[in-house]
Amino acid sequence: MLDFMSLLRESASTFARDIDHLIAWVAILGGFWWLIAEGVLVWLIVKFRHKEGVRAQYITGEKKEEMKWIHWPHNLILLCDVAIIIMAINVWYNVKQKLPPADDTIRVIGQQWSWRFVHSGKDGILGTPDDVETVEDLHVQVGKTYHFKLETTDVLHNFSVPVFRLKQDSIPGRVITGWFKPTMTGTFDIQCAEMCGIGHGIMMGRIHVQTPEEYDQWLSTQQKVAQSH
Ligand SMILES: [Cu+2]
Repeated sequence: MLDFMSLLRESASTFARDIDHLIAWVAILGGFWWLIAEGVLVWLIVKFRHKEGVRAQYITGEKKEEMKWIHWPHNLILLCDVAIIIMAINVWYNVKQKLPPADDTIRVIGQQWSWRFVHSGKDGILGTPDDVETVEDLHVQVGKTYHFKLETTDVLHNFSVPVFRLKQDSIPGRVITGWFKPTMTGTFDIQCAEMCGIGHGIMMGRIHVQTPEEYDQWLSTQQKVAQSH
């Protein structure tokens, strides 16, 4: 359902479609009532326009048969609101509250004005000598669930991967855990989505979603470089 969304924007994480669908439902339900309201307004303007010899009437809206024209649309719109709230809580819970078990964990560090990443290396454990640290380039494997530990060394930043529909503020003094699971290989943008100073606009990075073979190859090149220093 609603897969015309895929024509509009590329998506590359397991929860991206859920977020797209939620936004589509808000647009559809909001748009539906907006069209009806505007249609009725235009119709009333035309129907009750100035006519020679007809005096304007003042309607207080207190009679029962007048009030139903307010109550019924009002109740139906509330019903749509409840539907949107239920869908939103459901998506929020899956994206932000639930933490599926991780295949690997990365550290993401925002600083004025670049992104720093720590990959766990061959042993899959952070904080060991084989960790691989990079600036502006994050490498992950397709189809694996990642936890990220998001930090900042200075001010507020926001780790945003548009193609994943992922956005998370980083807050000074806190380590924030989140997750994602890439579904498609490729190189995608990482942005900072929180005003963080004069260099905010150039605080870009790239996420490389790779096959396990490509990832292993990248990892061994990194470790060879590290050993040669
Ligand atoms: Cu920023």
